[in-house]
Amino acid sequence: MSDGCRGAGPLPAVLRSRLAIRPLLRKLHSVNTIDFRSDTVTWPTPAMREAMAQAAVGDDVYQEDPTVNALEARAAEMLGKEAGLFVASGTMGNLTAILTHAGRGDEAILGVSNHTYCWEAGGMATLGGIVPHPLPVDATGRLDPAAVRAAVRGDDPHLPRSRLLLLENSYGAFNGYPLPAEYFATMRAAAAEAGLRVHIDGARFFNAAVALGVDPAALAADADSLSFCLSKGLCAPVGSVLVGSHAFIKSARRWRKALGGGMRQAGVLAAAGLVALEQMVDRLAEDHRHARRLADQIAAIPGLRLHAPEVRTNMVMFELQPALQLAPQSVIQRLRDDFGILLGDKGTRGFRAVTHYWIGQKEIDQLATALREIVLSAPISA
Ligand code: TLP
Repeated sequence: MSDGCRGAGPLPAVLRSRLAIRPLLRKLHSVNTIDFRSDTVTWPTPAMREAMAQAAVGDDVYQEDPTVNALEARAAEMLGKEAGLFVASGTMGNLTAILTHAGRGDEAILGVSNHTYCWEAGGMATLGGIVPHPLPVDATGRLDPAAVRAAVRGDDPHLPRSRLLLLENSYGAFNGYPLPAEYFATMRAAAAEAGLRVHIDGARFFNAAVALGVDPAALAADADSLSFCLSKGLCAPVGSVLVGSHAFIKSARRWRKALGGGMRQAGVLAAAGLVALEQMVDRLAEDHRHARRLADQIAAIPGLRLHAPEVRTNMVMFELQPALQLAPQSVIQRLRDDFGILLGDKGTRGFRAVTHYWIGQKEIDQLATALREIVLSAPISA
């Protein structure tokens, strides 16, 4: 964060954990920018800061941190799995899972725009010797089960061994689309025929469950493992949790250590994660409402086009119409310099706006107004 929280000291009781006091908190913490780049920019809530200060801790490499143990158990319970493992980030959760499921010379089948393929520094190949096998996805992020079956390698010494199917929910590259349980059942069946393990990158898994109105455990039922982030819409400052069977997590714990992720008094972080799971899951619906409000306003601005009209979670992707003589970077720059709003780019002419706890209706309307002003003042080519 360029303009993040500056540690304003203990908060008065009246300021704790009430949605209505967010604008005041923004002021107290000298937060002047409105940051739509990602939900990763969220600061911890007052309740999280308090829980962190009070957290009971121990050495987590010895599995003696009671707060980490409580977080792992709670996460596993919510997702209907036997055990959990607290990791530093979504990337570490996915990589730990991939290294646990597959080995050198194995292959992971995945969507060509999956985060694990595009945005995780090629960790599975560079650190694990695991070959990614990307397949096309449809406009919601779904793989074709027939294509998955066809991609599975035969038993031939020329070929890598197909071992793993990597899925994602919500699907980040397409508006954070929430994929339903039926899709995962279909994928599970295709994977099972070929003896593939299934891992879900659930960085925003709770966004998907809330948008679909389903029990997270039911949505996760067809995965062998799943990693979800505490540090995105759930607002915790750091961390993800990987869940799976007891045997899987035992082995993953060793991989986490090898990756340098064995933390010590990590309970101070896990405490915020527990607050995230208890207080912030249902609230995600508010971010989804805000994203839809923003999408409706963007759709009404001549010169802008939504990537997909269906906005179901907390992301809105949109682009400049080709006739508009305006460079996306200049839009981003004007938003920042003239309006104090940060927005992410997406592709060559596109943008991504992500809603989160620190973005309210007022900030949504501010972005829409600023975009309208910038776009309407740009020349249009004949
Ligand atoms: N995504 C970030 C950036 O890396 C793009 C973002 O701002 O959206 N899976 C998915 C689907 C993700 O979107 C992300 C983060 C991760 C995994 C990785 O999580 P972290 O950043 O905690 O390593």
